[in-house]
Amino acid sequence: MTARRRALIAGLPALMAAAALRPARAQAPAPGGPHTLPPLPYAAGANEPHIDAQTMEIHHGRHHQAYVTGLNNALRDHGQLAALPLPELLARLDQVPEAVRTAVRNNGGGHANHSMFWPIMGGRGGTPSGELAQAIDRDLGGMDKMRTDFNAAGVGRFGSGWVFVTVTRDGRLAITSRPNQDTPLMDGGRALLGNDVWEHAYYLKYQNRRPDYLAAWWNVIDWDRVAERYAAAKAGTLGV
Ligand code: MN3
Repeated sequence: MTARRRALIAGLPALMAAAALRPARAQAPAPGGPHTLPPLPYAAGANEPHIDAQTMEIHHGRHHQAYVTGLNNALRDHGQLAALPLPELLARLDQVPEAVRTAVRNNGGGHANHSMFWPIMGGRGGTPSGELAQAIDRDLGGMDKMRTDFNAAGVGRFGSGWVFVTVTRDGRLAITSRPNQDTPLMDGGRALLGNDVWEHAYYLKYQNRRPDYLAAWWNVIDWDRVAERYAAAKAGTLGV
């Protein structure tokens, strides 16, 4: 056994204890492994006409499932890491053995991002209210500017990746994007919401027209779910 691996194993009980001491999450639970595919919280056609049912079925049932399977496979021989809740695992990628670190990053990130993604859709768009609306006005210049800047970040992400609105524990918002399946969780942060700009998210309906997909996506946001995520972030209970 290498010194690095001994150090990793020695440090794990503290990580596990810290995870166990956290209060039960009010929503967006993040149980440890083995990781499982969360069901779509609505029918595959619920986001029509903006996102077609076939894209939803393939995206959820095949792409997301592949990340879950890949993550469990990567963690198969690393039982203590496999038991960590996903946010804790992704915030400590530097402690994951190098042999499986890239697989955990890509598949764990993919599992986290998509687990956030499905529940914030299935809505009717529109605008949020209350505290969340005030935070958008204060930190992102209002709804119109938020959408414009968010869509620009999504268009500007070369290749595959995600665009996010991040939220801090004190409720501050910011727009950012990440390549591949990277997530703000990897920096110990949290995503309030995010959109997937991999071609698999939109190609069947929009082909190469990523800007059209980004613009249409706001029509399916469920702002009640996003407001729940905002409250959970401020309470320190937001999982993925
Ligand atoms: Mn995807």
